[in-house]
Amino acid sequence: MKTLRLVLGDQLTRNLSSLSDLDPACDVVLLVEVAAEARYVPHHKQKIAFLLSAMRHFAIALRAEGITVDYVKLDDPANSHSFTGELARAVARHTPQSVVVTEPGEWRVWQMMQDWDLGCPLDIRPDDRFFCSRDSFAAMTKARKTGRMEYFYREMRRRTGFLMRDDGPEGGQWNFDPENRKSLPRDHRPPARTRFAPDAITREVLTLVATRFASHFGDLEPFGWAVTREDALLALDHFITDCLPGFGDYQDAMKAGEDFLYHSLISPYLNCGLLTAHEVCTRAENAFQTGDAPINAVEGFIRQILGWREFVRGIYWAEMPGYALSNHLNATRDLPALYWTGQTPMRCMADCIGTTRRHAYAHHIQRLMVTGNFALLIGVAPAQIEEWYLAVYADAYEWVELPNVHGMVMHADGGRLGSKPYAASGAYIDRMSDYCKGCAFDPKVKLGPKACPFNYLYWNFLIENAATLSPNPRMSLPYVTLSRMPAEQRAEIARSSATFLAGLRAPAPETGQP
Ligand code: FAD
Ligand code: DLZ
Ligand code: SF4
Repeated sequence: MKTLRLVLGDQLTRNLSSLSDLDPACDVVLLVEVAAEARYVPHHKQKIAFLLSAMRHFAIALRAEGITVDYVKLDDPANSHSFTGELARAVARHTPQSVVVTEPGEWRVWQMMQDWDLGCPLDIRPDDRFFCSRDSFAAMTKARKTGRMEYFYREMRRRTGFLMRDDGPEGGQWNFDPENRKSLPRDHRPPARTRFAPDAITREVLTLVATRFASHFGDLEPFGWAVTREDALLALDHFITDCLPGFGDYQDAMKAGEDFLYHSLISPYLNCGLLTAHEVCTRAENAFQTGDAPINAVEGFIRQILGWREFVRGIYWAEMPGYALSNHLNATRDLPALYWTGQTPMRCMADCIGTTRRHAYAHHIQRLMVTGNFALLIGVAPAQIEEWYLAVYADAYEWVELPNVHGMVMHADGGRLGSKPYAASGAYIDRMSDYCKGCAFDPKVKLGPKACPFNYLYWNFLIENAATLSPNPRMSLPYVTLSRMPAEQRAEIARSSATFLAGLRAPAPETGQP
């Protein structure tokens, strides 16, 4: 029975559910490069190049196994440039008895699939690359096990056995986060990172992307991402050996000009399927067992994948499509142009947007406590900042981006993901980075032209959102401080904030970019 097996660009995993019963004698695997997927948000050029090159290499690997692959390239003149159009054309070409696909990562594509009328049966299979299926998360929610990430994570540790000893957590505690908040010593040099030189296929894709998506944000080169499973495994080896031991200590640190520190840089590979979450966690756990990495590093790392990554996916599928629509803090400001240009005297913002432009990457604390914190404090409309995060990172897919931005950063979900907003003043950034030393502003100054904007914007945010946030017990400390603040100081905070906000330029409305 001839089956057409559609593999999407973030499903580049050999043992994907849609390929599990593949019969090379009669089946056809379909991969399609379509402009709609590059344009539904204006993806960073490097993200498009990464994914197209990874798709082309995946097709080559399948063909090397003797599998028939129908691969539609972006510059094919007959390309209709949508999943729906290309699947319909492929069904007409191959007249299969059925079509099989693994469930997509995004609600948008899931909706698309519900409307597919192919003239033959369509089998949409669960994506079993995650530890927690959509159904299992829903069942856990019913049993009240997904209220907070920490309890979900403990349940996942028990279920999978990662870092468990005698029914309890390895090292005697579930979470070593308090040990993972060191700033980087002044002369400390993080390890040099393994990057991958583009081969002929990637170079061809880089030229294609440079031509077709010239107006999109971001630099195409230097391009250093792995685009094959073999190289992604090398990237994982490098992380486990050279970076994991220091990952815990410096997980929250930031340093100007140091784009990667001890982070793994594997999220693009995990999210497109070149690596699996199971093998990554297993490698990390082995490093602990052989004494090559300390518990605070390994637990901290596994928590991000087994905990946060699974939790945000669960929330996304449990709460969509309504999840994207809430706006708990009624934030309405247009995204300032500086998110696209990086042009700002705020050194922390300029550095985080700079690394984003150079690599389609920024690490978690840069995303959460710098660009995210700023968007929260100035009240950017959730949909606009969500689109930015979805466009600019090589690892961005809505299932993981949306809960992180809508929930964790913007608190637009009213606390489904996190119990309070991660709002912070300049003191946090000063403590965790060296950004402030070369900045035009001073993190110790609270008001006036020299003051760090995060300082007055932080209090202004609390004042403006007092009705919504002050009843939250986890916000009581800052609101007690605020209640003791003299009226004149509050008025000055409002004046400094208004002046600063009036100076922000919005992007051109027709493109959404400056
Ligand atoms: P490491 O720091 O080495 O962490 C290891 C792995 O843990 C990551 O590869 C990732 O798979 C996982 N992880 C860590 N934190 C999270 C998290 N909060 N949610 C889900 N997985 C996590 N991650 C994405 O994969 N795609 C996104 O689109 C994305 N958008 C984000 C937007 C914002 C505003 C924030 C605050 C975080 C976002 N994250 C996203 C989570 C996290 O920032 C990235 O996964 C991480 O920076 C990727 O770099 P790394 O592989 O070096 O991660
Ligand atoms: C992100 C992306 C891009 C830029 N291009 C393609 C593509 O040409 N073909 C494809 O199959 N997938 C692409 N993707 C990834 C899809 O957007 C992703 O598979 C869906 O969002 C579902 O998660
Ligand atoms: Fe950022 Fe403020 Fe520090 Fe400047 S002083 S780098 S704006 S936190």
